[in-house]
Amino acid sequence: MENMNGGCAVVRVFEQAGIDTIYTLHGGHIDPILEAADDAGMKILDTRHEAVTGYAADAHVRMTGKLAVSLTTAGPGFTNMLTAMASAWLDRIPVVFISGAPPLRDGECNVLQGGLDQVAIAAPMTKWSGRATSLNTAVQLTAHAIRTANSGTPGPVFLELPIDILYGPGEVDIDEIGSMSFEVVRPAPTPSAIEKTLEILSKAERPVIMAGTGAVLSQAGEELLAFAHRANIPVFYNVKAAGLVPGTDPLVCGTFADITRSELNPDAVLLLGARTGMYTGGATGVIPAEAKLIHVDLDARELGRLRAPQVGIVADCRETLQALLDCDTAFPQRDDFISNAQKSRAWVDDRYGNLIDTPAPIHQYQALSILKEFLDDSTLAIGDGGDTSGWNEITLADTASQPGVFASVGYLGNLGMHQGWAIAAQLAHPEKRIVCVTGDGSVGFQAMEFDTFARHDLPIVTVVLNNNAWGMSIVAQHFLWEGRDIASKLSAGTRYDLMAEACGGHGELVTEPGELKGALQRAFDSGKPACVNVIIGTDTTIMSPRTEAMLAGASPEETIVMPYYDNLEKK
Ligand SMILES: Cc1ncc(C[n+]2csc(CCOP(=O)(O)OP(=O)(O)O)c2C)c(N)n1
Ligand SMILES: [Mg+2]
Repeated sequence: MENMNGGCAVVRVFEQAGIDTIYTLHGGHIDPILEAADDAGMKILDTRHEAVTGYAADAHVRMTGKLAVSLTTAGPGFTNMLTAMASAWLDRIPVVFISGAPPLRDGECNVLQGGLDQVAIAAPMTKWSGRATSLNTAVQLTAHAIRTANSGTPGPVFLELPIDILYGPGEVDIDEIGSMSFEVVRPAPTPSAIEKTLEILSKAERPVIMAGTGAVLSQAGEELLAFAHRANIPVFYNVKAAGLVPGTDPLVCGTFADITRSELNPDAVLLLGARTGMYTGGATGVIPAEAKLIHVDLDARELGRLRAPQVGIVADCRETLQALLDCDTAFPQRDDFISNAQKSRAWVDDRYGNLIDTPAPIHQYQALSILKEFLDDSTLAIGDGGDTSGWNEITLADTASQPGVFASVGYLGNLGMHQGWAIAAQLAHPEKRIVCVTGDGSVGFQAMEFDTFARHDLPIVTVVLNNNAWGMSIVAQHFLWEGRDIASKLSAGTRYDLMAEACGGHGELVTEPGELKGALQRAFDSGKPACVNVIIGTDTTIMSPRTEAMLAGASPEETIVMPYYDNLEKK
C-alpha cells in the first residue's frame, strides 16, 4: 500500500501500460494528473483546442502503434473534444479519453463545469465509458479502460475522473488493482481458413490485396509486402493505410479508387483490415460482384456487412499474413495483370500532366506536383480539406513513408484535423519534416495551433490551397444550381501566412506558379512552423476527380442529385 492522490495513482497505471505522452489542454480539474505526469518525465503536449488534443492522441496511436491519452478538463473541455472521440470511434482507434468532473458530492448542485452526464454522452462513441468514484476505482478503471481500448477490436474509451478523487490522497495498492501485466494475443486464423484463402488466391487470374487501417494497427507492412511478392499479387490501399507499404515498391499500385478507374476488374480480393463501405464504394463499387472475396477483420460484424465473403476470417492482419507466408503454395506469375495494375495510376498524369507548366491562376494539381518534389523519406504529408483532399489523394498519397501519415478524413469526414495529426507526427518523427496540405476552409477550424507548433518547436509546414471557398461545397452547388451558391464562399486572399507569422512562424504568399518552389524552400529552410498560402484559381468548374465522381451520372431528368451518396430516383 502506498499513500498518494488520484492524479499520481492514475499516472502510475499509465506508466505500467507504457503510455509516455499526454495530449491536453489545461483545466484546474486535471492538474494532479499533469503534475504527476510531469514528475514521471512524460511528454505533455498542450494544444489550443480540445478537438486537437483528441485528434493528436488519435494520430499518435496510428503513427506509433502505442496508446496515448487525451486529457481534457470538465464540461467545455470534454464537449470540445467530442468530435475527436467520434472520429476515433468510427475509425476504431484505441484512444484513452480522460476528462475531469466536479466533485462527486456536488452532483446536481449547479456547480461550475458540471450538470452534464459526460459518461452517458461518451457511451455511444466508445467501447467503454465509466466514472471513478474512489481512489481505488480510479486505478482499477484506468487499467480497465486501457485494456478495453487495446484488445479485441480496438476502439476509444472514456473515463471520467472527478476532481475530488484526483486531488484526494489515500492508500492504494497499484500493482494489485491496476495491473497491466498481460500480453495482448493477436487472434490468428484457422488452418482451414488459410487453406481456402490460398486455394482462391493461387487459382485467381486477377487477384488484388486491399489494405486498410486494421493492417496499419497490426503493423503488417513487412508481412504484406513479403506475401504480395511471394504470391505475385498487386497491393492497393485506402488513404488511411497509405504508407503502410512504400509507394515505390513495384507491387504497390495505388488507392482503392485506382482499381475501378483503371478497370482492373479483379477476380479475387484479399480485403485486409478494411471495411466494406465508403472506401470500397459501397457493396460492389470497387470489388466486382463476381470476384471472390476473402475478408480479414478483427470484428466479425464487418464480415458480410455489405457483401458476403467467400472466406471470412476473424483475425489479426499480420497473423493472417504470417500464416499465409508459412505455406509453400505455388502461385502463377500473372505478368500481364501485374503490368496492368502498375499502370493503374497512369490516368492521373495522362489527364492532368499538361497543367504543370500553365500560367496563373495556380491549379491545385500544379501546386501539389511542385510540392511533391519536396516529399521523400524524410518528410511526412498530412492532408485535409474538401476538394483539396481529392487532389491530395491522386498526387501525394503514394509519397507516404509511414503508415497512417498520409491522412485524409476518415469515416466521420471531419475537416480540420490536420493540425492535431501533424503535432503527433512531429513528436513521433522528430527527424522528419511534416507537411500539411489543406484547404482554406479547413485550416481555419484550428488555425490557432500555429501557436502550439511554435510553442513546442514543431517546424510543421502548412500549405494552404486558398480558393476563397468551401470548394467542394461551392463546386457542387454551382453544378447543381446553375451558378447559384449559398454559404459556401470565403473571403478572397485571406492572409493565413500572416497568422503563422503572428504566432512566431514563417509566412509565404504565392500567387504565381513560378514562385511556389522558392516559397516552399524558404518555408522548409526557416526551421520554424510555416504557412505557404497558395492563391488558387476560383473556377468552380474545376473539381477533383473525387468530387466529379460524387456528381457523376447526375441526370437531372431522372434523378434528384444528392451529394456524397447514391442519388434518389424521381418518382
Ligand atoms: C467539420 C466539417 N464541417 C463541414 C463539412 C462539410 N464540408 C465538406 S467539404 C467542405 C469544403 C472544404 O473547404 P476547404 O477546406 O477550403 O477545401 P476545398 O474544398 O476548398 O479544397 C465542407 C464545408 C465537413 N466535412 N466537416
Ligand atoms: Mg477552399
